[in-house]
Amino acid sequence: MKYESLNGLTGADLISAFVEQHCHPSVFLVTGGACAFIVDALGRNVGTSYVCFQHEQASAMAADAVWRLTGKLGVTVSTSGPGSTNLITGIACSWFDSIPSLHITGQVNDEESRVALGVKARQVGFQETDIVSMVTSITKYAIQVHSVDELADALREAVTIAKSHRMGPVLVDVPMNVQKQVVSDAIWNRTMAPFTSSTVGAAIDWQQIDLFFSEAERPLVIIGGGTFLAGVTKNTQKWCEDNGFPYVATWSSLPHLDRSTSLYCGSQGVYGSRLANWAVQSADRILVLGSRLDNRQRTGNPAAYAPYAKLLVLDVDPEELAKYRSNENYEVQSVDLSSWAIQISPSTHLPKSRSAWTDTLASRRLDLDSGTSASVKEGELNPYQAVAAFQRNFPNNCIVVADTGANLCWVYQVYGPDDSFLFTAAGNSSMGYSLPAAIGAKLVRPGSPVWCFIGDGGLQMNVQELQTIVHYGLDIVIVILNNRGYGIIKQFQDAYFEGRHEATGHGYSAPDFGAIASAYGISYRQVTSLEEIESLELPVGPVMIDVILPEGALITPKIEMDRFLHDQFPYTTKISDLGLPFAYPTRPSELSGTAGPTA
Ligand SMILES: Cc1ncc(C[n+]2csc(CCOP(=O)(O)OP(=O)(O)O)c2C)c(N)n1
Ligand SMILES: [Mg+2]
Repeated sequence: MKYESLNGLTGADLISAFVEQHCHPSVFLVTGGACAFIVDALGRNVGTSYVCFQHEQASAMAADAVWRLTGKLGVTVSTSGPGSTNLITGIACSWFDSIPSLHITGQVNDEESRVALGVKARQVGFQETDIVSMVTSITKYAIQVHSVDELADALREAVTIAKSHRMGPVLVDVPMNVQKQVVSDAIWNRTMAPFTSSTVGAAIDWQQIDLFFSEAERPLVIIGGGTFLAGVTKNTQKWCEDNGFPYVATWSSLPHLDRSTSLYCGSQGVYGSRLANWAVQSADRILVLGSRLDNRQRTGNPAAYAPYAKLLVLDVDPEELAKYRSNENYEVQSVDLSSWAIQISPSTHLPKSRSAWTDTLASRRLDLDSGTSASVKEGELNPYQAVAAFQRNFPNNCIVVADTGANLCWVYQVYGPDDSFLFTAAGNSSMGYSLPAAIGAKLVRPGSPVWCFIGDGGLQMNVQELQTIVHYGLDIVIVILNNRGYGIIKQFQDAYFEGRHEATGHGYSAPDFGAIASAYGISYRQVTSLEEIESLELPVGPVMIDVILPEGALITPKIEMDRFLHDQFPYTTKISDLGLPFAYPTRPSELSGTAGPTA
């Protein structure tokens, strides 16, 4: 915004002008008394706009989606007290996936606050809540400011920290008196002056990588979501291709890779592909690029993950690498992967018997990766086939958001080659994320088709946002993978609690989604067969597609408790027939750690 004069501009105006310049200018919010000045400033500034959500959790989840699609910071504004605490689950989604986002919370006037008065009363001002200490463990920076002078520094600091090194959310808590305080020209100019809003970390040590692979017989690269955050997924893939390294994905990198090449083995993990997991368990050297290797990757027993391989893990966060401190199989490098862009194809020693290894993987691809099929009865709709049918009909440049639970697994497990952009809240995996994230996506990418996949349970966690969709006329396609239960937990209960469906079947129910859609004024289609999906014609505008699935539809393949990564349910192949190059015991719990290669 061009201000004719800086005279009389306030802290609230400063926030709005700063957001316009350094963040995505569309701010997501639910208003309230303690943030009303900021909302008013956003409304008066022609360079910013705001979108009203029905719940602050949803606004934070939508803001999380903004960076994933635009590379600009998503911003929320909320009121103090319940408004700010409602943000927490959404902020946590950004925190665990290292997504930068800026959250501005209104706070009670300093003179009526426990902080300013220096007392330990629970609350002095109405709706006063110490949001800063509540979010300290899920933000990179959280601060309460007490003057526009402090606000100026806090905004610049917050944005720089959010976008530097391992990125993440930040929060600035602004008391009402600061929102109203008039800003001097000097402070205004200092806030708005150009600055380097992110910094780059240490460069990659290629020598270590070279040495690491020099003796490899069966090298493998794991391309993690950190490569996407660093903007180098394509570069790392090209490097693998140029050097002939087979590679596997994680769910955070999968959508950003070209998945049609012969060196790509699929995604690893508990719900990963059999080929990728076989490759991990058979490799002797694994280079890990920007993956946390959490328990969805390595299973609940990290010692059973590639126990005979050496691993070299590259990550921007030294704290992530500290996890491997006592494991002699792991070497680490704390580096900024964005430097991969600078040195794209260094002369890495090619591993000795690379071609024999890639030939083996190619032959394994056929018998291990013959697709997924849930155990459904004749005539029932198979969720994998349903998702694949939708996927075949995705329009070009489609944005797809997946939720959590079995529906998330079904979407990611059949995610084949196409040009759509898929994401989910991978680390926090909060039920209901995909609906507001789809809204955020549609708002910042209005020209792209947006599809939201969600379970019947997940939709009920953020169902109120259907009104946001209607209000702003967002033509989002909402696909409910409706098994009328908490499917993923039921499968867990079948394995460990003799099928007692406590709080997943008993005590849980789903509403008539057709009636819900009609109450909100959203078009509704119910489908019960593959043919209906294939012949579906979508109306213009938002639409809800209710896919009626068998209640017992399973996630397959999947690793169960005390099983190796190469031993996924359903147990279709005997371990002895898998041709693994290492002698694995039957169960991870028997692992002594000293067994060597079989041949
Ligand atoms: C906010 C939140 N609460 C609880 C959970 C635990 N949880 C994970 S999946 C799931 C069931 C999801 O049910 P639904 O959305 O219907 O998905 P389905 O597994 O049936 O596909 C639950 C309760 C969670 N991930 N997030
Ligand atoms: Mg369900």
